[in-house]
Amino acid sequence: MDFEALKKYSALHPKPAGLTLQYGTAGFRTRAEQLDHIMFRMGLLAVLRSKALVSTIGVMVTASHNPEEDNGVKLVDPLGEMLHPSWEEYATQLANAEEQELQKIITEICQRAAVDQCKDASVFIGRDTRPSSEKLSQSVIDGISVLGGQYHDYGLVTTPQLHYLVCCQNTQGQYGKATLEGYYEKLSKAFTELIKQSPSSGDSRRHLKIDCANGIGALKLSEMEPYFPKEVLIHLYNDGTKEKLNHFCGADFVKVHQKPPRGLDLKPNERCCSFDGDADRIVYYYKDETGHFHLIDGDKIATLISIFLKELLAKVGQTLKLAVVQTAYANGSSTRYLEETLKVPVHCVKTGVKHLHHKAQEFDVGVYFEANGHGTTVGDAVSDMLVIEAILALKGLTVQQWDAIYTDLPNRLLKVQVADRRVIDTMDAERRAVTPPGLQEKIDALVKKYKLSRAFVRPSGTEDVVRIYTEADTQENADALAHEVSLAVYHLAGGRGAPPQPI
Ligand code: NG1
Ligand code: ZN
Repeated sequence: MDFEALKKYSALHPKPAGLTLQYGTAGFRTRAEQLDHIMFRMGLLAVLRSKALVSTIGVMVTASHNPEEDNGVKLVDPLGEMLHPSWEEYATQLANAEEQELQKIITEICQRAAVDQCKDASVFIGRDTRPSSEKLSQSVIDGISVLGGQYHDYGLVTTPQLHYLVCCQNTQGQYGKATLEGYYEKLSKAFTELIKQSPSSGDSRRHLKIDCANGIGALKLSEMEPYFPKEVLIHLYNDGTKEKLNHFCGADFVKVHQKPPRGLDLKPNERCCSFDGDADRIVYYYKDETGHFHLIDGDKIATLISIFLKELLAKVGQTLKLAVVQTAYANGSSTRYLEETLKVPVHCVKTGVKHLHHKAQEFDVGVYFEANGHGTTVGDAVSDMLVIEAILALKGLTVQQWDAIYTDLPNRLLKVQVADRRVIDTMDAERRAVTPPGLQEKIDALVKKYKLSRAFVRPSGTEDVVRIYTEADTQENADALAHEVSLAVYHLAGGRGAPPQPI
């Protein structure tokens, strides 16, 4: 390794003094101006990972649903999976090393992870549409180049597209062609085959309005449109030409605020969906005749897919093991429906698709979704949308009928600023807080005051906040409980700024 070059180039990507970042739920994420050194160093790490596994590794520059001013980076493992947890620690060490320590840390990683430095390294790079992403991906390239790695910069792609490209490359094309054309062809071919069998095919066109969060989804759906079968007509909104990324729109906004995005004119009973900023999440929704908004989140998507797969397995007389994996954010009604009505086993794991993916692999057929609409392989809003559209067509279901499978318990998701979110430690798939002392006891006491209630708190892995989730028999009660729990967090976990106000 050319450590002189490393020294020279790392000085061009200096680490801001005193900045410490963790490889979190979805890689590194913070304000874009603090990330240049992280990008350079993740370029270095991608080369080491590629040499260690003698495979192509992906680096995606995105901050997903976060505000446009943020950015982030995550590594993609050879089969298109999230970076293996054993390397997250190396990522964090490399990210936080002082410049003069870089050489030592790299040598240590090479020893601990048995990296054969003589091997070639190959890295695929992708980025979202944020104004900061292009320059940051150049810093990734600097890091790759300084360690002598080869790279292919795919430029603007959705996160799932980069995962796909990496997987194709490492399976020598078995999974598909490692091009965007290959991705469009593979998905639309599967979709066309599936929808062909639907009773209504041919006589009616399916309209779907899509809120693209002013992000990459708009660009890529436009590219894909010519590949779609004629039965499907998509209408794109929030395509990024007028407004800011994720601003009052996108899957996260719709899920958290439980209301339609700005920029999409919602007519009664029309089926609509929202992507997030890097197109790995999707939620559906519609407005009924009385103007009431109905959210169809990741839990209901998982339920629809599970119903379909269960019927399919029964039809072919297979006894394969089907299971659903959820997180603590899953609506209690969904878990109940899956277990008691559909009789499908449900497992709860920690937040983050990497945890869900890992658990799902234990079953013959594993369906997994986070309530926010992040699911399947690594989460792909496009393929999820296609499978949903196909199932609805095959089963002849309207969006209202899908929604009526079960009724969500009223719920509320809040966030509270604290001085250091790491003071909260959790157990039992994040459903109970172990520290700070007294917090869980307080939450338990508050939950007892309401019917059908549940509450938990956990530090976010993507934002500098503590998240609070509650459920109860009515929206007023879910809101009141959320407010009381947020006050408890504020007082017991070092709240910052003004105390939380009632909702
Ligand atoms: P954090 O910030 O750790 O809660 C959020 C989502 C996760 C996951 C990641 C990555 C919620 C409550 N949390 O993580 O589910 O999707 O972002 O995008 O929605
Ligand atoms: Zn995302």
